[in-house]
Amino acid sequence: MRKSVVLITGASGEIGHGLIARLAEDNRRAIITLDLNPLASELAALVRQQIVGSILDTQLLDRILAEYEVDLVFHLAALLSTRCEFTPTSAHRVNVEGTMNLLEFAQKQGESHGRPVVFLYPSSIAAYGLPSLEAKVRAGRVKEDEHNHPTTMYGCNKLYCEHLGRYYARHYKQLAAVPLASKVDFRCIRFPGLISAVTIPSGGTSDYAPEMLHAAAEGKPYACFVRPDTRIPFMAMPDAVDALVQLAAAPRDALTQPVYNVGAFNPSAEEVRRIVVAAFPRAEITTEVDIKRQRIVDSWPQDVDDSAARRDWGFRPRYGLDGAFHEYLIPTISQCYR
Ligand code: AKB
Repeated sequence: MRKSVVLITGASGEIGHGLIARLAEDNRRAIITLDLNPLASELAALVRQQIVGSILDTQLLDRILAEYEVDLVFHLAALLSTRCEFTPTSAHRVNVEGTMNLLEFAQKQGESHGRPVVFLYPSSIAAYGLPSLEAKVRAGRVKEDEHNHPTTMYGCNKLYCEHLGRYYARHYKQLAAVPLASKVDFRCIRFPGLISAVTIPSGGTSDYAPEMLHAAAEGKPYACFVRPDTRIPFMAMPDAVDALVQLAAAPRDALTQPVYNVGAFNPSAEEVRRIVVAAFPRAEITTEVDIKRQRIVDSWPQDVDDSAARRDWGFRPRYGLDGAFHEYLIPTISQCYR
């Protein structure tokens, strides 16, 4: 008999960190992880098996298929937006081909054990592309199907994989004699920029907010690479983890769309700076605009309409701007850099 488990790819990244701890608390299913990098020892202790390897290694995925019965996949592995602009072909390989491998893996799992595999896919506000600052202001809170013209490789990868997920869930091999769709129960969240107190992002373009905070807590100077008036949505990491777990548990019938926006707060870079400086008065935060990265952030919406997530699966973030900083980020981060 194969062992029943949940699979997390990219598990040693920022979201994986919180997700492993959260799923282990629930203690409902054993966890296996797949990542190029080994897990931190405190996380490794919480999982049944950590597999150090690549989502591009289809033989490895076949071995996992032979050994484990997977009902739930959190496919977190990805290269982020800034990194993807330097290596678009690697970005495509990891973000698109890697996702395709995992969708195929989930399809085969579903075919072999006969139940749909719930497939959680974190997409991003990078799936949007606003052509100008005026258009960004005019657009306000964007809905899932608006302004889907991403300007980054990462955004294109995410948007396309949202469609691939929808294809696997609803139309997979639609000309086959025997129906094969519905084996993958694809559920996607478009996340805003995420801010964690315990990990620092790398390779993203929304990184200026978490970098500002972590540098200040560590007593290091920081030059913010976007203008003070730059505004995009953000969310505290515990709310992102909760959202994934909540959407995974939602009844299938309640879900009216494959892709959901989620939002929490949308401060300008200057508002983030002020909160950080008030908490760490010795912080040295300056501005050195990187015009090219600025252009990317300017193409992302200033806010998202997440009413579908609130209606269909009860999404409600715990932390607004004040709560995120004063109840979670600042108290936790102060412990980390003591
Ligand atoms: C990035 O900056 O690439 C990510 C994202 C917004 O998806 N944090």
